[in-house]
Amino acid sequence: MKIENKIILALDLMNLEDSIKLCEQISDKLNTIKIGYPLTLAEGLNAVTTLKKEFDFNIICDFKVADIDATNSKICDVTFESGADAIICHGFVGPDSVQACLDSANNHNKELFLLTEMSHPGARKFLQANADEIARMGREMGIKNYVAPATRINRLKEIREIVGSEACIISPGVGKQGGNVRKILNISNGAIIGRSIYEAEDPKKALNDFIDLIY
Ligand code: NUP
Repeated sequence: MKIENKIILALDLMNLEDSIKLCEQISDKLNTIKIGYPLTLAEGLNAVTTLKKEFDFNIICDFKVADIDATNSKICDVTFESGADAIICHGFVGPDSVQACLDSANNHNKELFLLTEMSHPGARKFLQANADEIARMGREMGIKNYVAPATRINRLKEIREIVGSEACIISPGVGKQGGNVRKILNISNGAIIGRSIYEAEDPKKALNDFIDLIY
């Protein structure tokens, strides 16, 4: 997946109309957006289908898939069939659950991102202790794409070492959560940015300011 300007917009607005308006403002600078539960639960998977059709972005569905294998397959299948180009799954559920997501992605000729350590403070409590193992599992399974935190640069480096230089890592936690876009892009292939753009008075300017920091 080629991420234009190395920025992925986290489109966590609560309705499709506002989402389309925002996408119209930024579509000349970005080609990749991430859609999660906020917009999809508010508007349905139709939000994915509509945005794909209107803008032809790369769409990453952030559904943090974390169920048994049979259910994961269904979640991934319906997501890819709606027009998503990629889906994010959790790793803590283990290899059978993750394999089901990978199989679905491969069957649809789409991409899977494996979430390792999360970016928020609470991730230290349970997830951090197992994040390296999750990354190692992903590598052993042949997974090429990962999500790792922009908020902990040392952890990001450690995860990069495990998954290897060829892997694609995208990182949430820039801006509102405190991560520095410039620093993380020495390690990550893309920065996921939400509120710092869509809550800004002028989202286009906010995005351009991030791009100026990168280049
Ligand atoms: O570890 C993670 N942290 C995180 O913030 C994994 C995620 N998928 N996210 C998502 O990234 C979060 O749900 C939101 O959609 C986005 C970050 O948004 P913001 O903090 O820039 O507003």
